[in-house]
Amino acid sequence: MSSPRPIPDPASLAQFSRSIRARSLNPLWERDVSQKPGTPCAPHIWRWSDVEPELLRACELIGAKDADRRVLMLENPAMKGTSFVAQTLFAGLQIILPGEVAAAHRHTPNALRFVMQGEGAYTAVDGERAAMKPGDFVVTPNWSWHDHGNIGAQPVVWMDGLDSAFTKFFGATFREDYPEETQPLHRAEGDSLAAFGAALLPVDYKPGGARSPLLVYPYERTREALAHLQRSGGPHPAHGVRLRYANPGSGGYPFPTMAAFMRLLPKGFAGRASRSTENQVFNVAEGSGRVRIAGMEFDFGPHDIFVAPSWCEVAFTAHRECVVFSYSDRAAQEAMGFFREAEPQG
Ligand code: 1HN
Repeated sequence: MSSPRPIPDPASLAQFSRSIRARSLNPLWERDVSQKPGTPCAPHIWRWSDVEPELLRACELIGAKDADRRVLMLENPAMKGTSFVAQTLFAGLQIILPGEVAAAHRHTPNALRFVMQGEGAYTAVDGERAAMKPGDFVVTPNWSWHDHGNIGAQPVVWMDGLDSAFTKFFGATFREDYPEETQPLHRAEGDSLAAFGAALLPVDYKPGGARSPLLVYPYERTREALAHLQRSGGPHPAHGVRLRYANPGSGGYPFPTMAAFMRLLPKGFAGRASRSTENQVFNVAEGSGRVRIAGMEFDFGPHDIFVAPSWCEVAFTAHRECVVFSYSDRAAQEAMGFFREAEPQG
């Protein structure tokens, strides 16, 4: 046993405190070191009825040439000035009018698109073009050239999800414009789906990268898979019938950072609460219901978007059969060993 330490005199402590602070040193023992989950992000819903008129107004005021991308960012109201929807994620709503082109560029953040409304738009990623239809999940891996266009007759809206909070955090955000407005295409439309979208792989394909080689995950197939699984297995008590979008080369997530999911909640579903360390953004493809996030109740309908921050309890109720897309930072959390989930009882 060490002998009791004499109580230091206040003048010595004050002198010590000034001395260390002048050297950019701070005492850990004076800091709140209760290590707890959670973030400054608040649960929030963006309702389509509020958002759609603003997107259409943006089309009147902002031409395709005035904006690199005509995107309204979904900024978390508790994180003003950050541009982020959650501590780790970006979310935006992009609208592209018939005849418009969003010029080719590339950047270090990974991007996903979830198509919400309209037909006739395409995205081109690394030399392959893909038509975008409502409900499709589209992958734009880090540093791949991408441009979009609308060759149809209707405005097209999709949600952009990016992991730009990660590149910002690491100081690793880079971006480059392609010298032309659009990139040359060197693969036929549908190539990546044919090569990677049927539980078959090109023989010489070497899985290894954390990026999905599949460009589009068509809604038709997702919807069909959900309907089958609903008939055969029934819903999970908290998550309903839930599928994860996979990198067909590895079975892992489509990005090293972001995971994406689609769930079906049968009509009348009253889900148990669950919580996880995921920061999650939800986008309602079909149906209506109610979600409780950290005690806040939000009624939702088609195209509404809501955010559930890390370690908040989330519980769903479905008034009609619902199909809900979500993406999260779970891929990164699992890779780093931080991911946890729990289903609180009662
Ligand atoms: C971006 O490049 C796109 O390519 C959309 O469509 C949203 C948000 C932040 C940074 C880059 C796109 C974006 C973005």
